[in-house]
Amino acid sequence: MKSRFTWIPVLLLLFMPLSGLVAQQKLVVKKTPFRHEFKALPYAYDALEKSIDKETMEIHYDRHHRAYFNNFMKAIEKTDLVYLTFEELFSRISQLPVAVRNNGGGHYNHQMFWSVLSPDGGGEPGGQVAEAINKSFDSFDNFKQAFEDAGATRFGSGWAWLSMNAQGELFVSSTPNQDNPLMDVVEERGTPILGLDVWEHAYYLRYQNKRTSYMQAFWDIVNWKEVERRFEKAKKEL
Ligand code: MN3
Repeated sequence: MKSRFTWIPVLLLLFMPLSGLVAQQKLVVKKTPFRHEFKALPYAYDALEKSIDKETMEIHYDRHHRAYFNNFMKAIEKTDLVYLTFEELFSRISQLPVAVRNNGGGHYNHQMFWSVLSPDGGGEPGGQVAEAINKSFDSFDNFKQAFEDAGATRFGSGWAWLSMNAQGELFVSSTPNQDNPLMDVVEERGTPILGLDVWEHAYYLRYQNKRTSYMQAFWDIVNWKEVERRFEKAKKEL
């Protein structure tokens, strides 16, 4: 004789996938996609002319950076990656598609690069950044040399960085392609507070093969106020 209890496993089987679906929907409803933006340049294309020419700025921002942004959005759309911040994405980048690494890195790196440049830039940093630089490099000149060396010895395309490590100390490094110090693939991880693009597209029109001349001219447009702001933010988030 058939017991009515034989229906219980059948009912369970029917309900389990349904309850899973409900849980998943709730998870999605709770989260808000991270808002990635292609921000306007904070100055005119010709504003940095003393160090970077107008045409380079136009091509670099409006074609190279825009392409990274568009391809990054394409790479994450329709995936759960849209919910992650840059920090969350980069901390597990070794497990993600290479298009996310290249284009997500490309977007983040250029956005940070534009922000640390200014027509009113140059000179020397002040406040806590100056102290931290002196602590790690003994002097501002030694830091500049270490940073230029990092950029000059990067074979092919990449970036030079000044970053804060987990102990709150500053260090200089360089990464290939569009990698950055937030990624779990780099040797020394940290939060970048200053970055310099040393891809040829960043300097070739004016400086041709003279990467060192471009790096030296970079110091005249560094927005130390923004670097200080990034330093303080990184320190708070340690
Ligand atoms: Mn670039």
